[in-house]
Amino acid sequence: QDSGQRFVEILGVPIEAGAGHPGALMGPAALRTAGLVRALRDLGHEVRDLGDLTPPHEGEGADRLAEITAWSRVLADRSYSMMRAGGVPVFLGGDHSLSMGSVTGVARHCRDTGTPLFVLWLDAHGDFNTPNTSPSGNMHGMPVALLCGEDGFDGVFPPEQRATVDPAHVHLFGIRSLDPGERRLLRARGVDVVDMRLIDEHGVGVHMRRIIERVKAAGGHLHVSLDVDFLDPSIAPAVGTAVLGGATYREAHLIMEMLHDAGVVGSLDVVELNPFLDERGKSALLLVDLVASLFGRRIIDPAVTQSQIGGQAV
Ligand code: 4U7
Ligand code: MN
Ligand code: MN
Ligand code: MN
Repeated sequence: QDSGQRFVEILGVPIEAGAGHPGALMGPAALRTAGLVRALRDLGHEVRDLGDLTPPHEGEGADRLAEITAWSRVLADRSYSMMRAGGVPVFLGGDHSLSMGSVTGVARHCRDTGTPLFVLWLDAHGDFNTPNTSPSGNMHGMPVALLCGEDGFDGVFPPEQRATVDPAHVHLFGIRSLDPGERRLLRARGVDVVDMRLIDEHGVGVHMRRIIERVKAAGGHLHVSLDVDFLDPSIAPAVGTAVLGGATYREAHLIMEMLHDAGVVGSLDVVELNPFLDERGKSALLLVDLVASLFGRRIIDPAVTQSQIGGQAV
Protein backbone atom coordinates (compact mmCIF):
# COMPACT_ATOMS: atom_id res chain seq x y z
CA GLN A 1 0.00 0.00 0.00
CA ASP A 2 1.09 3.57 -0.68
CA SER A 3 0.89 6.39 1.82
CA GLY A 4 -2.74 6.84 0.88
CA GLN A 5 -2.16 10.29 -0.58
CA ARG A 6 -4.11 10.81 -3.77
CA PHE A 7 -4.17 13.40 -6.51
CA VAL A 8 -7.75 14.66 -6.58
CA GLU A 9 -9.09 16.79 -9.41
CA ILE A 10 -12.37 18.59 -8.81
CA LEU A 11 -14.63 19.78 -11.61
CA GLY A 12 -17.92 21.62 -11.11
CA VAL A 13 -20.65 20.83 -13.62
CA PRO A 14 -23.44 23.37 -13.08
CA ILE A 15 -26.13 21.66 -15.12
CA GLU A 16 -29.80 21.65 -14.13
CA ALA A 17 -31.67 21.10 -17.40
CA GLY A 18 -32.02 17.42 -16.57
CA ALA A 19 -33.98 18.01 -13.36
CA GLY A 20 -37.58 19.03 -12.84
CA HIS A 21 -36.71 21.81 -10.36
CA PRO A 22 -34.20 24.61 -10.94
CA GLY A 23 -31.39 25.18 -8.45
CA ALA A 24 -28.88 22.34 -8.96
CA LEU A 25 -26.61 24.66 -10.95
CA MET A 26 -25.68 26.22 -7.59
CA GLY A 27 -24.50 22.82 -6.31
CA PRO A 28 -20.77 23.16 -7.06
CA ALA A 29 -20.63 26.59 -5.39
CA ALA A 30 -22.39 25.31 -2.27
CA LEU A 31 -20.04 22.32 -1.98
CA ARG A 32 -17.06 24.65 -2.20
CA THR A 33 -18.59 26.99 0.38
CA ALA A 34 -19.11 23.98 2.65
CA GLY A 35 -15.34 23.40 2.56
CA LEU A 36 -14.83 20.48 0.18
CA VAL A 37 -11.37 21.48 -1.03
CA ARG A 38 -10.05 22.22 2.45
CA ALA A 39 -11.45 18.97 3.85
CA LEU A 40 -9.53 16.97 1.25
CA ARG A 41 -6.32 18.97 1.69
CA ASP A 42 -6.52 18.51 5.46
CA LEU A 43 -6.40 14.77 4.82
CA GLY A 44 -3.07 15.25 3.04
CA HIS A 45 -4.27 14.84 -0.53
CA GLU A 46 -3.05 16.93 -3.42
CA VAL A 47 -6.17 18.73 -4.63
CA ARG A 48 -6.59 20.66 -7.83
CA ASP A 49 -9.84 22.56 -8.27
CA LEU A 50 -10.43 22.91 -12.00
CA GLY A 51 -13.33 25.30 -11.46
CA ASP A 52 -16.64 24.88 -13.25
CA LEU A 53 -17.20 23.53 -16.72
CA THR A 54 -18.48 26.32 -18.97
CA PRO A 55 -22.07 25.88 -20.15
CA PRO A 56 -22.00 24.96 -23.83
CA HIS A 57 -23.79 27.56 -25.93
CA GLU A 58 -25.05 25.17 -28.59
CA GLY A 59 -27.77 23.94 -26.29
CA GLU A 60 -28.96 27.30 -25.06
CA GLY A 61 -32.57 28.11 -25.69
CA ALA A 62 -32.96 24.78 -27.45
CA ASP A 63 -34.81 21.87 -25.93
CA ARG A 64 -33.45 20.18 -22.85
CA LEU A 65 -32.24 17.14 -24.76
CA ALA A 66 -30.11 19.39 -26.98
CA GLU A 67 -28.73 21.21 -23.94
CA ILE A 68 -27.82 18.00 -22.12
CA THR A 69 -26.35 16.55 -25.29
CA ALA A 70 -24.06 19.58 -25.55
CA TRP A 71 -22.98 19.30 -21.88
CA SER A 72 -22.46 15.54 -22.14
CA ARG A 73 -20.11 15.75 -25.10
CA VAL A 74 -17.92 18.40 -23.50
CA LEU A 75 -17.91 16.60 -20.17
CA ALA A 76 -17.11 13.14 -21.60
CA ASP A 77 -13.95 14.53 -23.20
CA ARG A 78 -13.00 16.40 -20.04
CA SER A 79 -13.58 13.35 -17.87
CA TYR A 80 -11.44 11.23 -20.20
CA SER A 81 -8.55 13.69 -19.99
CA MET A 82 -8.89 13.91 -16.18
CA MET A 83 -8.61 10.11 -16.05
CA ARG A 84 -5.49 10.23 -18.18
CA ALA A 85 -3.98 12.80 -15.81
CA GLY A 86 -3.82 9.95 -13.32
CA GLY A 87 -5.75 11.39 -10.39
CA VAL A 88 -9.16 10.75 -8.91
CA PRO A 89 -11.70 12.90 -10.76
CA VAL A 90 -14.51 14.30 -8.60
CA PHE A 91 -17.46 15.77 -10.47
CA LEU A 92 -19.70 18.20 -8.59
CA GLY A 93 -23.27 18.54 -9.80
CA GLY A 94 -25.43 19.69 -11.09
CA ASP A 95 -28.21 17.23 -11.75
CA HIS A 96 -27.62 13.52 -12.33
CA SER A 97 -27.70 13.78 -16.13
CA LEU A 98 -24.05 14.86 -15.78
CA SER A 99 -23.11 11.24 -15.16
CA MET A 100 -23.84 10.53 -18.82
CA GLY A 101 -20.70 12.53 -19.58
CA SER A 102 -18.56 11.81 -16.53
CA VAL A 103 -18.97 8.03 -16.65
CA THR A 104 -18.62 7.88 -20.44
CA GLY A 105 -15.20 9.52 -20.13
CA VAL A 106 -14.21 7.11 -17.37
CA ALA A 107 -15.48 4.14 -19.41
CA ARG A 108 -13.43 5.21 -22.40
CA HIS A 109 -10.27 5.33 -20.30
CA CYS A 110 -11.01 1.95 -18.72
CA ARG A 111 -11.49 0.49 -22.20
CA ASP A 112 -8.09 1.91 -23.29
CA THR A 113 -6.34 0.38 -20.29
CA GLY A 114 -8.28 -2.90 -20.22
CA THR A 115 -9.55 -2.22 -16.70
CA PRO A 116 -12.98 -3.64 -15.82
CA LEU A 117 -15.31 -0.78 -14.85
CA PHE A 118 -17.86 -1.13 -12.06
CA VAL A 119 -20.40 1.49 -11.06
CA LEU A 120 -21.89 1.97 -7.59
CA TRP A 121 -25.01 4.12 -7.94
CA LEU A 122 -26.10 5.48 -4.55
CA ASP A 123 -29.62 6.76 -5.15
CA ALA A 124 -33.28 6.55 -4.15
CA HIS A 125 -34.04 6.02 -7.85
CA GLY A 126 -32.86 3.59 -10.51
CA ASP A 127 -32.22 6.32 -13.11
CA PHE A 128 -32.84 3.60 -15.71
CA ASN A 129 -35.62 5.28 -17.69
CA THR A 130 -35.25 5.84 -21.41
CA PRO A 131 -37.02 8.54 -23.43
CA ASN A 132 -39.57 5.80 -24.16
CA THR A 133 -40.27 4.76 -20.56
CA SER A 134 -39.81 8.02 -18.62
CA PRO A 135 -42.99 9.29 -16.95
CA SER A 136 -41.51 12.79 -16.52
CA GLY A 137 -39.22 13.26 -19.52
CA ASN A 138 -36.51 14.47 -17.10
CA MET A 139 -33.06 13.33 -18.20
CA HIS A 140 -31.70 12.98 -14.65
CA GLY A 141 -33.87 9.85 -14.43
CA MET A 142 -32.09 8.27 -17.43
CA PRO A 143 -28.27 8.26 -17.08
CA VAL A 144 -27.81 4.60 -16.14
CA ALA A 145 -29.90 3.48 -19.12
CA LEU A 146 -27.78 5.57 -21.48
CA LEU A 147 -24.55 4.30 -19.93
CA CYS A 148 -25.71 0.69 -20.33
CA GLY A 149 -26.38 1.26 -24.03
CA GLU A 150 -30.19 1.24 -24.01
CA ASP A 151 -32.06 2.43 -27.11
CA GLY A 152 -33.38 5.96 -27.42
CA PHE A 153 -30.19 7.94 -26.84
CA ASP A 154 -28.73 7.86 -30.36
CA GLY A 155 -28.18 11.58 -30.64
CA VAL A 156 -26.36 12.12 -27.36
CA PHE A 157 -22.88 10.87 -28.31
CA PRO A 158 -21.40 10.40 -31.77
CA PRO A 159 -20.27 6.76 -32.23
CA GLU A 160 -16.56 7.61 -31.80
CA GLN A 161 -17.21 9.15 -28.37
CA ARG A 162 -19.47 6.39 -27.07
CA ALA A 163 -18.27 4.06 -24.30
CA THR A 164 -20.70 1.94 -22.36
CA VAL A 165 -20.86 0.11 -19.05
CA ASP A 166 -21.77 -3.56 -18.74
CA PRO A 167 -25.16 -3.62 -16.92
CA ALA A 168 -23.89 -6.68 -15.02
CA HIS A 169 -21.23 -4.38 -13.50
CA VAL A 170 -23.73 -1.83 -12.19
CA HIS A 171 -24.84 -1.87 -8.55
CA LEU A 172 -27.83 0.33 -7.70
CA PHE A 173 -27.86 0.93 -3.96
CA GLY A 174 -30.43 2.55 -1.65
CA ILE A 175 -33.27 2.22 -4.15
CA ARG A 176 -36.84 2.94 -3.05
CA SER A 177 -38.53 4.42 -6.13
CA LEU A 178 -38.70 2.70 -9.53
CA ASP A 179 -41.09 3.36 -12.40
CA PRO A 180 -42.74 0.37 -14.13
CA GLY A 181 -40.75 0.71 -17.38
CA GLU A 182 -37.33 0.97 -15.72
CA ARG A 183 -38.22 -1.87 -13.37
CA ARG A 184 -38.80 -4.16 -16.36
CA LEU A 185 -35.58 -3.03 -18.05
CA LEU A 186 -33.47 -3.49 -14.90
CA ARG A 187 -34.77 -7.02 -14.54
CA ALA A 188 -34.18 -7.86 -18.19
CA ARG A 189 -30.59 -6.57 -18.07
CA GLY A 190 -29.71 -8.27 -14.80
CA VAL A 191 -28.69 -5.12 -12.94
CA ASP A 192 -27.95 -5.65 -9.23
CA VAL A 193 -30.51 -3.64 -7.25
CA VAL A 194 -29.87 -3.31 -3.52
CA ASP A 195 -33.08 -1.68 -2.36
CA MET A 196 -33.79 -0.22 1.06
CA ARG A 197 -35.60 -3.39 2.09
CA LEU A 198 -32.41 -5.43 1.61
CA ILE A 199 -30.41 -2.77 3.44
CA ASP A 200 -32.85 -2.82 6.39
CA GLU A 201 -32.71 -6.58 6.58
CA HIS A 202 -28.97 -7.25 6.16
CA GLY A 203 -27.35 -3.90 6.85
CA VAL A 204 -25.25 -1.96 4.36
CA GLY A 205 -22.05 -3.76 5.41
CA VAL A 206 -23.05 -7.14 3.96
CA HIS A 207 -23.84 -5.74 0.53
CA MET A 208 -20.92 -3.35 0.42
CA ARG A 209 -18.52 -6.19 1.23
CA ARG A 210 -19.99 -8.25 -1.59
CA ILE A 211 -19.61 -5.40 -4.10
CA ILE A 212 -16.11 -4.46 -2.92
CA GLU A 213 -14.89 -8.08 -3.10
CA ARG A 214 -16.19 -8.35 -6.64
CA VAL A 215 -14.37 -5.22 -7.80
CA LYS A 216 -11.17 -6.28 -6.04
CA ALA A 217 -11.27 -9.80 -7.51
CA ALA A 218 -11.56 -8.30 -11.01
CA GLY A 219 -8.83 -5.72 -10.38
CA GLY A 220 -11.46 -3.21 -11.41
CA HIS A 221 -12.05 0.52 -11.29
CA LEU A 222 -15.07 1.57 -9.21
CA HIS A 223 -16.93 4.72 -10.15
CA VAL A 224 -19.20 5.99 -7.36
CA SER A 225 -22.16 8.16 -8.26
CA LEU A 226 -23.67 9.73 -5.14
CA ASP A 227 -27.12 11.28 -5.56
CA VAL A 228 -28.09 13.40 -2.54
CA ASP A 229 -31.51 11.75 -2.49
CA PHE A 230 -29.82 8.46 -1.52
CA LEU A 231 -29.74 10.03 1.96
CA ASP A 232 -32.85 10.34 4.08
CA PRO A 233 -34.47 13.74 3.43
CA SER A 234 -34.43 14.47 7.19
CA ILE A 235 -30.62 14.72 7.08
CA ALA A 236 -30.31 15.98 3.48
CA PRO A 237 -33.31 18.13 2.55
CA ALA A 238 -31.66 19.86 -0.43
CA VAL A 239 -33.27 17.69 -3.11
CA GLY A 240 -36.05 18.21 -5.62
CA THR A 241 -36.95 14.51 -5.60
CA ALA A 242 -37.13 13.55 -1.91
CA VAL A 243 -38.22 9.99 -1.05
CA LEU A 244 -38.79 8.92 2.55
CA GLY A 245 -36.84 6.05 4.05
CA GLY A 246 -33.34 6.87 2.81
CA ALA A 247 -29.90 6.07 4.18
CA THR A 248 -29.06 7.28 7.66
CA TYR A 249 -26.03 9.32 8.67
CA ARG A 250 -24.14 6.25 9.84
CA GLU A 251 -25.17 4.01 6.95
CA ALA A 252 -23.84 6.60 4.51
CA HIS A 253 -20.61 7.09 6.44
CA LEU A 254 -20.03 3.35 6.78
CA ILE A 255 -20.27 2.97 3.00
CA MET A 256 -17.69 5.71 2.50
CA GLU A 257 -15.38 4.29 5.18
CA MET A 258 -15.52 0.78 3.71
CA LEU A 259 -14.87 2.12 0.22
CA HIS A 260 -11.87 4.05 1.46
CA ASP A 261 -10.40 1.07 3.27
CA ALA A 262 -10.87 -1.09 0.16
CA GLY A 263 -9.00 1.43 -2.00
CA VAL A 264 -11.11 0.65 -5.06
CA VAL A 265 -12.71 4.00 -5.87
CA GLY A 266 -11.21 5.67 -8.91
CA SER A 267 -13.76 8.39 -9.68
CA LEU A 268 -16.74 10.08 -8.05
CA ASP A 269 -19.85 12.11 -8.86
CA VAL A 270 -21.56 14.17 -6.13
CA VAL A 271 -24.84 15.19 -7.71
CA GLU A 272 -28.33 16.60 -7.29
CA LEU A 273 -27.55 19.02 -4.46
CA ASN A 274 -30.10 21.84 -4.79
CA PRO A 275 -28.86 24.58 -2.43
CA PHE A 276 -32.07 26.55 -3.00
CA LEU A 277 -33.88 23.84 -1.04
CA ASP A 278 -31.26 23.38 1.70
CA GLU A 279 -31.62 24.30 5.37
CA ARG A 280 -28.70 26.46 6.50
CA GLY A 281 -26.27 24.45 4.39
CA LYS A 282 -26.79 21.20 6.26
CA SER A 283 -27.02 18.97 3.18
CA ALA A 284 -23.91 20.53 1.64
CA LEU A 285 -21.97 20.13 4.89
CA LEU A 286 -23.03 16.50 5.19
CA LEU A 287 -21.89 15.79 1.63
CA VAL A 288 -18.48 17.28 2.37
CA ASP A 289 -18.20 15.04 5.45
CA LEU A 290 -19.15 12.00 3.38
CA VAL A 291 -16.57 12.80 0.70
CA ALA A 292 -13.99 13.27 3.48
CA SER A 293 -14.85 9.80 4.82
CA LEU A 294 -14.42 8.38 1.33
CA PHE A 295 -10.95 9.96 1.22
CA GLY A 296 -9.86 8.63 4.58
CA ARG A 297 -11.24 10.72 7.41
CA ARG A 298 -12.01 8.66 10.51
CA ILE A 299 -14.16 9.46 13.50
CA ILE A 300 -11.68 7.72 15.77
CA ASP A 301 -8.07 6.71 15.14
CA PRO A 302 -8.24 3.00 14.28
CA ALA A 303 -5.32 2.35 16.64
CA VAL A 304 -7.68 3.16 19.53
CA THR A 305 -10.33 0.62 18.55
CA GLN A 306 -8.81 -2.74 19.42
CA SER A 307 -11.90 -4.89 19.41
CA GLN A 308 -11.58 -8.48 18.28
CA ILE A 309 -13.99 -11.09 17.05
CA GLY A 310 -12.85 -14.69 17.34
CA GLY A 311 -9.25 -13.58 18.01
CA GLN A 312 -9.17 -11.46 14.83
CA ALA A 313 -8.81 -7.67 14.90
CA VAL A 314 -11.87 -6.06 13.38
B1 4U7 B 1 -32.58 11.31 -9.85
C1 4U7 B 1 -38.35 9.61 -11.86
F1 4U7 B 1 -40.64 9.44 -12.27
N1 4U7 B 1 -38.06 8.19 -11.87
O1 4U7 B 1 -37.75 9.43 -14.16
C2 4U7 B 1 -38.22 10.16 -13.28
F2 4U7 B 1 -40.01 9.24 -10.22
O2 4U7 B 1 -31.31 11.61 -10.53
C3 4U7 B 1 -37.47 10.34 -10.92
O3 4U7 B 1 -32.36 10.00 -9.21
C4 4U7 B 1 -36.05 10.47 -11.38
O4 4U7 B 1 -32.86 12.29 -8.82
C5 4U7 B 1 -35.09 11.00 -10.34
O5 4U7 B 1 -38.56 11.32 -13.47
C6 4U7 B 1 -33.76 11.27 -10.94
C7 4U7 B 1 -39.78 9.82 -11.39
MN1 MN C 1 -32.46 10.09 -7.14
MN1 MN D 1 -30.12 10.08 -9.47
MN1 MN E 1 -32.91 13.91 -7.70
